[in-house]
Amino acid sequence: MAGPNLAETVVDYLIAQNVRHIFGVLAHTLFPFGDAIAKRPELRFINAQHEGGAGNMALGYARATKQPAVCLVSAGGGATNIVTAVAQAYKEAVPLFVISSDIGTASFAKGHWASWHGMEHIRLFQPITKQSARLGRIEELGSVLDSLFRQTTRGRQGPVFFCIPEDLQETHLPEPITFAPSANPAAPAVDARTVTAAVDLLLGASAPVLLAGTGVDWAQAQDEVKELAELLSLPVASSYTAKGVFPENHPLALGCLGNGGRVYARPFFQKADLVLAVGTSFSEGTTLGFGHKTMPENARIIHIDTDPEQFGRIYPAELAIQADAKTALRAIIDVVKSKPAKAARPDNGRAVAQAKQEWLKGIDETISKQNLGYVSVLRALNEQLTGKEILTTSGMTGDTLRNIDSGVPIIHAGEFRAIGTALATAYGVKIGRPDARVICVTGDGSFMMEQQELATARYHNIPVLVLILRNNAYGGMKRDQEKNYGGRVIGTELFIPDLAKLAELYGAKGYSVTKKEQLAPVFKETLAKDEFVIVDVKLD
Ligand SMILES: Cc1ncc(C[n+]2csc(CCOP(=O)(O)OP(=O)(O)O)c2C)c(N)n1
Ligand SMILES: [Mg+2]
Repeated sequence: MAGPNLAETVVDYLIAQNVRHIFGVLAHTLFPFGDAIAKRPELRFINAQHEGGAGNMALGYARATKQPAVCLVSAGGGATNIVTAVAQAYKEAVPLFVISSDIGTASFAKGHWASWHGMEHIRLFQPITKQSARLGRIEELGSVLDSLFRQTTRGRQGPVFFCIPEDLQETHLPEPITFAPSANPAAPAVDARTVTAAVDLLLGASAPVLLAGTGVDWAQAQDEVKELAELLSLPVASSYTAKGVFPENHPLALGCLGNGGRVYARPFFQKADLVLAVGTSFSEGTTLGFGHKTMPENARIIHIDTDPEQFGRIYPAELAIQADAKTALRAIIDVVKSKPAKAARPDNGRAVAQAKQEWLKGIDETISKQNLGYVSVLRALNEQLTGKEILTTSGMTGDTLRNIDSGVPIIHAGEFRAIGTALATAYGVKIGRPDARVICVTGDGSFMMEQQELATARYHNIPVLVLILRNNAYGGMKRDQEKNYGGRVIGTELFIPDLAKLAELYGAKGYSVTKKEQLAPVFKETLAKDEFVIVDVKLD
């Protein structure tokens, strides 16, 4: 038959939606998809060594490009291997479109588990996706595909799962499908009275502060946050997940609030009488347990979010604005600017600078006592950064990045906190943003969970800088075992091979760092060139 088959139709559809990369692992049950992709030179298939790696690449790619990322996995083990990444996408509201094969339709009647690879895919993915669907008949494709793909970015973003039986993939459609262009609706304007109310609250407050979450990044509202902060001299903190969304070398920047934050952020929040919270969910980490350790007890809150489910979930909002961060902030800025007498604000920049200096003094003292501790390594890296590099990280290593002044958002597992993710995430970021120097900062335990993905960087030529903080352990966990369990340690000590040698085997440049004096020259050298590099730092 001359017309396209189902897999070709899906691939054409994805290309029409601007998809240029698909992350996955191939299998016989996906061959029609593989072949459809092979025929389209504008599409690049990035095969990972493990579906978890494909999922993490997709997460990084979506965060870096602000587009839904597409994954292709096979029925059974292929699908179960991507579950962690999909769960993370659901929790962290990242748009992923996951296509999986399923057993052939002729086997449906024998039950989900009867055939090779057979399992209940939909029941597994339902709780961790916005929608999960299996294609029953080819005639349903036209109504299902577009609606599923758009689910990823409608309302609260997130993953969807589309399961396609292997025999249907190469079935030819009775006639080609034309998908009606169903553009995402434009962000609605914010009601003028709501904007006025927000401005009145902001100008009437004596000590307002701004808390920026990942919603600012997704809406690309960084300029608006900066403009409003500067207009009103607002100290700005970010959530842990959004670290760097407000450039951390800005005079009004407090870094992250709460977990992974700097000690001086909290006092600014504690004495605030108004919090302008933009695109944040007031997570356990940011609030240090949902109480009033970081969030001030009696302050009013203006909460801007696209997702109305977020309003009042953790703290009651004086004013809730359901809107895209960029649209809402722009409207607020315009009204603030039109006020003849903008409230005269004390220059908070000076107070922030002073608090930061105090904090840095303490860090200097710590560094003077260390050879290679987290702080001295990350401070040395910080000194070489231009503010444009994009960092990825995972697990508790993310908390130690408080010593980095990031100029752009750091990309990591957020409040899902999965380890074994930073390396593949870095690849996704690099593929989405080839202009950026991408640096993966990972613990050795986290790295060992995904080290097979070094092959992916080599095969697909993805030049990233991998900085591994080695302590031959799940260090934070080992420390806490020793402290709380009479010095008994179990399951937290690791064998880690020579990573500079491992780097060479994968065609990367390998560096071993054992002395503080090596840090600056090694970082200078490895940041200068866009190469695939592994730096193995042996911590004290
Ligand atoms: C997928 C996953 N498994 C287990 C954990 C629990 N966990 C949190 S931190 C950690 C160890 C991290 O070790 P490493 O990356 O070496 O960092 P270090 O603490 O040594 O700095 C583990 C196992 C997790 N967060 N994610
Ligand atoms: Mg470790």
